[in-house]
Amino acid sequence: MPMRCRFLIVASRRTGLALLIGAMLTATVVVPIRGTRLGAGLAAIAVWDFEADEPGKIAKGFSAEVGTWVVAKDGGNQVLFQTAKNEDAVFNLALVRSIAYQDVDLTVRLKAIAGEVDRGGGLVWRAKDKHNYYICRYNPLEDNFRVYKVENGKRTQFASAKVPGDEAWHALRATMSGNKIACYLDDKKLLEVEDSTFPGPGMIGLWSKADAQSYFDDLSISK
Ligand SMILES: [Ca+2]
Repeated sequence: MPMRCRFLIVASRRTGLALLIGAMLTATVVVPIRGTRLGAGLAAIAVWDFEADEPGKIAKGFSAEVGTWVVAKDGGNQVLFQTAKNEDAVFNLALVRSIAYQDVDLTVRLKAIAGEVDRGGGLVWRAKDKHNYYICRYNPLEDNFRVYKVENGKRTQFASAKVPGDEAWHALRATMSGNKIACYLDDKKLLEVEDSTFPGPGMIGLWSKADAQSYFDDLSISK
């Protein structure tokens, strides 16, 4: 059955019920359909693979806050593609407006397609609006992986790791529990920081900067 967005929870009825109740306490809308597991110990609450979305349009459930976000075909796979070529100071942002989480475990696959000023992109969480959120991002032009906050539109860097830059697919993961943030690139934990700027629940999303045109796929949120 084609679904524009697949929402998933673990198969166990007992654990699934607990997860669903927990999700309902913190999320505005979560529609679980069937069980799955994402790696060891991770129970997916929602996964977006864009396979049932209409190419050329924004994916269902996403809001293009800044930039141009469209579903595109990468061979036989569908992705969400940031296509705008904005100026250097612009942060492109697509948010999932229907859910709000405080503690998160987010993953996404990212492939940098183009960009002269900037390249790559990343994950956003605890977003209050398009001007206030946490972000971790991979930049293959600068060969680094970084975590920041954007507060009232101003970006502040917390930590940076040197990584090889290329245009292959990479897996980004960001977790936040309380005030503790950890960010992973290709399953390696590279960044750990603490911050209390945004303590409450917020939206999740995808991000790139300036003219960074990038593919995003398999966004997931787990608890
Ligand atoms: Ca896909």
